[in-house]
Amino acid sequence: MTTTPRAVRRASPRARRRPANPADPARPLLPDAEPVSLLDPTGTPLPARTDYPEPDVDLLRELYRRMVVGRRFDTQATALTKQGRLAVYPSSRGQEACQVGAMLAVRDTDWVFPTYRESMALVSRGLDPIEVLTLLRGDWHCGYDPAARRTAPQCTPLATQCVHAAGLAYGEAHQGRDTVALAFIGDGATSEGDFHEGINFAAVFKAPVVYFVQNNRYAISVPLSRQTAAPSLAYKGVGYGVPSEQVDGNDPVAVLAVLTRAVEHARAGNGPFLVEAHTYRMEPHTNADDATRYRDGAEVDAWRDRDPIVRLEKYLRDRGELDDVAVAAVAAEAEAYAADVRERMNAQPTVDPLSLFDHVYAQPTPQLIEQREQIRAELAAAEQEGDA
Ligand SMILES: Cc1ncc(C[n+]2csc(CCOP(=O)(O)OP(=O)(O)O)c2C)c(N)n1
Ligand SMILES: [Mg+2]
Repeated sequence: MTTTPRAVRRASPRARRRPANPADPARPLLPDAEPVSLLDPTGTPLPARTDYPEPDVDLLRELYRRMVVGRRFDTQATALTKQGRLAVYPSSRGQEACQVGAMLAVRDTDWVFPTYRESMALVSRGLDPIEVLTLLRGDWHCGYDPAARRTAPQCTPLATQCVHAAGLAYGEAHQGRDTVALAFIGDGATSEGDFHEGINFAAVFKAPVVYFVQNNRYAISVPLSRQTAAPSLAYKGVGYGVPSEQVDGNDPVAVLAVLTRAVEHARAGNGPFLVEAHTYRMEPHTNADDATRYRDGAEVDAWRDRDPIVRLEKYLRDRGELDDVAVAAVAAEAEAYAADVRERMNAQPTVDPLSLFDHVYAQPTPQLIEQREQIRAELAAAEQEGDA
């Protein structure tokens, strides 16, 4: 007789629920059973929580402004792929509460470790949008100065930034500075070894890192159900001794409140914190992907009703903190921002091919010197031919 997994589970004494033990050391590490939410999907406030006080209203207005500008930037970047100005663009439309909320939770002196998904977060941090898009237009470098902006290059190899963040944070703490490192990571990338190695190192050595998982439910075409059997990704913290929380990632107020507390936790010397935001990728993985092949339009529509910008706008309007004039001003600012991005991205960049060799090693190897010379000679010959 074949035994179904269900039958096995029922027969196993291990699977039987034991009464909760208040002295269990794992309990304080566990996330709330439900994602933290401070606004309902219509923007109506939910009962206030003492553990997650609502951020100041000026900050919420700023959150709204940056989300609107961020979304307009995102739409513009997608349009630039169609005009051949960008090779590829991974949109974060729908994830504005996470992208912007995270940037408002950290200081300029903190370090941010983004993935390819975080262009909106970086422009929200105040980085020049053209510099942020440089890599995606096919240049060899990341466009901005990571040390000057305390922002690591956007990581394409999944989860590698988790290890970088742990090392940086450990080093900063070791030197007596109160810097926090915020590492973004996707739901799919939590299956990568680097995520586990990074969080384990940070936990053992109390490195001040906030690991911020944006669970947008897909890793390209792989749905969350094929990624993990955990009740939620936030539960991955407990195995490493890391406290964690889950939050409604389309509730901007809750995202900011939860991340603010997570950053405070890390800054106070308590080691890392893991936050999982439940959100949704409204667009395909990138402009090179066709999401209709693996997900249902009804699912996308259901998430459209949880739009984070609409939600915060409704809340602020109801409180009398936002009116038509202010909304129009923010929309005009977003248009001007996009026009500037468009104009500057349409200018052909001047790129010196030989600069490719500049930052490979402090002391270039003989092979690199030889290759550089070979290309220099080829370029010079091509130029002479063109002149002839
Ligand atoms: C180590 C590694 N393996 C595979 C890939 C290919 N890859 C790029 S993005 C991606 C999906 C990642 O999904 P997730 O972590 O959920 O982030 P999201 O794109 O949804 O924001 C994969 C498999 C990669 N970039 N790096
Ligand atoms: Mg994902």
